Amino acid sequence: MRKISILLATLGLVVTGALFPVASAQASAACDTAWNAATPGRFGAFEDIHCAGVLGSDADDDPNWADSVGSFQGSDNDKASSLLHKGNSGLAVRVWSDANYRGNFGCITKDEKYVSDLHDNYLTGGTDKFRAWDSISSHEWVSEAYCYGAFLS
Ligand SMILES: [Ca+2]
Ligand SMILES: [Ca+2]
Ligand SMILES: [Ca+2]
Repeated sequence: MRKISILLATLGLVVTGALFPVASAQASAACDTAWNAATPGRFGAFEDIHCAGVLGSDADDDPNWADSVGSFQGSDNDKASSLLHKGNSGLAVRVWSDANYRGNFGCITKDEKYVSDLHDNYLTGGTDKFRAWDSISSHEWVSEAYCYGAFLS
């Protein structure tokens, strides 16, 4: 009888695990695939949700997604609807609603790996909050302390 109880308990754990798969990180099979394929050390942004429609990727900072230099240019501005983080350094990527690291900000951490739908998020860093989708205009790598609790998920 005791053996059966243990067996049932084990089965219970398996079922529970299947019902609640990594609820914290908005699991997305498409973003998992994109993350696995991404070059290590890079941050990436996508025009659509679920890591579809690559806008660009960057191992460095880009202070202006609307200009004609760097990894993000011109029409990339105010387009991102999902993000990917495959950094190695442990730094977070802080994204801003305006160019030159101004406006409102939010961060994606290394542990988060990706944000599959920015429509669920706001850039809460700064004096107010601003929508996270179709608004990003600059990004930079910073230690998590400089995110001041404004984390995207
Ligand atoms: Ca740029
Ligand atoms: Ca978009
Ligand atoms: Ca913007």
